[in-house]
Amino acid sequence: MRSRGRRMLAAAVAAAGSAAVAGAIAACHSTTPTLTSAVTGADAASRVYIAPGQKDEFYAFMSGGFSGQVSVYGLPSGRLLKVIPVFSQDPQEGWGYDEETKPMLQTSFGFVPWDDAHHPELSQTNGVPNGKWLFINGNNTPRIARIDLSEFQTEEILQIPNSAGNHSSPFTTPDGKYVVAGTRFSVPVPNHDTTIASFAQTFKGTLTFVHADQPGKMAIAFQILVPGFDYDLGHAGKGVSDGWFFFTSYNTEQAHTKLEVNASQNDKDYIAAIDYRRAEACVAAGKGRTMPASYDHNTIDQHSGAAHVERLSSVIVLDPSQCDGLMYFLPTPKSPHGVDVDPSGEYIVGNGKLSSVIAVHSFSKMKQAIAAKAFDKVVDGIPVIKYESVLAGEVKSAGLGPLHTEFDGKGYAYTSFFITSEIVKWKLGTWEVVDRTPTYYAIGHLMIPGGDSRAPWGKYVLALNKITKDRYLPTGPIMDQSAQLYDISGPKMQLLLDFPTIGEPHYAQAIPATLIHSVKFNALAQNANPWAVKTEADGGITRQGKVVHVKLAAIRSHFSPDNLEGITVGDTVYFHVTNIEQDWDIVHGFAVLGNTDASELILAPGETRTLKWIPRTSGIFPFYCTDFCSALHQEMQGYVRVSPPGSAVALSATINDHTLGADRMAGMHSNAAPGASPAAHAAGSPR
Ligand code: K7E
Ligand code: CUA
Repeated sequence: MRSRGRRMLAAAVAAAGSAAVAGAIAACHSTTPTLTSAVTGADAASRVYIAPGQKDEFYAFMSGGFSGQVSVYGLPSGRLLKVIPVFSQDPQEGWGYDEETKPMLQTSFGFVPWDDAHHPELSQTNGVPNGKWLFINGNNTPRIARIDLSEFQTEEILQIPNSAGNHSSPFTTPDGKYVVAGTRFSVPVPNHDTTIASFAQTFKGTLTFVHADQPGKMAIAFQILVPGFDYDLGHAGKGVSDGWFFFTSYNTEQAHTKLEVNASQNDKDYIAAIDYRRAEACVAAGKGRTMPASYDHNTIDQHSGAAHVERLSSVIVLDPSQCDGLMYFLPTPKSPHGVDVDPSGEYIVGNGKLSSVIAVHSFSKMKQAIAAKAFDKVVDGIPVIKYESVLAGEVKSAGLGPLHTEFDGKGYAYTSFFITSEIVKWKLGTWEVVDRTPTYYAIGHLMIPGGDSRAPWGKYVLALNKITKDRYLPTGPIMDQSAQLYDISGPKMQLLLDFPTIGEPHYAQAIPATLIHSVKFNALAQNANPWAVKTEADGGITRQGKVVHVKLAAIRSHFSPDNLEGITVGDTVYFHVTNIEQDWDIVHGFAVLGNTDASELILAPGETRTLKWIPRTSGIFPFYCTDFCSALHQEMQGYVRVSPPGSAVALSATINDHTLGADRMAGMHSNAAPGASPAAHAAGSPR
């Protein structure tokens, strides 16, 4: 499938900087006309090299796929800047282990500390990413998360009911009003026990519109009940098509077994076109019905840092047959995967993964076809527009297995081809292929900064590849996935850089670094965690029956208090640790011997986190700081004395060499009303 020459060339480019290699490429280049996209190693290196202390031009946010997280890379350097925990517990930050963040992973199924995250989506203003938030879908247990980009922290997760696989999500509308969620796997709605063979009769899909323009207030506006197909991807209209949303579907055959064959029968499947303003009008006119549903909305309080679960119980469902003009099907060859809308909003690109052409639909022709009722048939109350009546053009002989398309804002589209493992550049309007370049290997999504927006920044295309094989030093049978950066500023794509990724970054989005406004620390004065301490003297220990609360201050290079006595076997201990530093990137950690209930705590400056600890034997247990915070970090430690059950050892804590007895401790309590403790917040969590 790929020439040996290409492989050698790519390996050589990866080894950028060697004069011998550059010479070899130059020689190779002159004799191999298909290698016009090559740049010499030294040239490629200079274009991705960010000198020590200098910063990248773009932040790229990549989904972790089966890692459940988001990773942040600098472009063009490909340097990993951070991993943001989202759907999966993360021992590095204690995410989903500490009492404050555990509730974020609650769902109506219980505690689900993992997911499969595919599509990072930057919040937009007027169809252009604004750098405020990043949304990402959880595919396995349908959820949408919102990450705040001032703190690079997940702050909100909304579960999606009546969905059994949240793949076509969380694409945004240009005004930021909604993000969407479409079912990949149709199921009975409401879900109930029935025979799988009744798929065609009883299984349904839902397309969900979620209010997403206010932090902490994601809420389902309505769900559209659609035929039981697999809804794969989506994109909002923009410009001329503003107010519409497009979703691909496959398995219009409604197969329920051996889909690789049985769902590949139809010559064309559908892109669903939704007039969501029409949906709003129908809901306002009372044409939706309220259906019982059980799902969770989890939010982190900005000031306390503690998460809270709200269980919701209903959703508004709209049936297209009850709302004229809500929805149309555009026939699209064949099992389309991505659906991508060009910057003008006129062209809707269907990436039919089993098709030999890329079908591009025209929004203006779609409107005319609707007006002229140029329909083939009606499926479950949804008109199917004639293919010829909506088609703008077909990109022919481009490659095999088109998956996704992005745009450079200069009139060109870039499509990823999985089977032929390449990126193909073609011209909007004439549909002619103007360039192609191999990817190593088997590209899935591709990404241009702003490439699905109204105003792409262009400059680069990033290939997100599925198979890595021989690109790096071998690491056993499993290699991490790999990204490849191409310069697209000239007429030909030029491969600049390979770099490995974390998990499987299905999709990524990038934004100029100047649009991200990252905070340096949390103001301690604003810390409203009920167990926060503001000074070292606020630390202490208190008992409520079998529960012992310890309030600790962490500051270079000690804990206050540092010695604790009077705890007995049978107690449950909550260590509430506050990092009282007010300085950028001065982080402390907290871990205690024999802890089985959590990982550790990692504390940003000004932040409080709580670790639950159940001592199982009596003895002396050290605790210590896990983040090398100062020259005396190794001295940042303390001891807990655990006595046998019924012991008469008094509760005490040592602060600044003074051991404070029970009289001082009796006054110590949470700063909040009863029931507001993190432990109470976490009620219902599995531990
Ligand atoms: Cu193409 Cu989940 Cu967007 Cu993977 S998806 S590639
Ligand atoms: Cu604090 Cu190390």
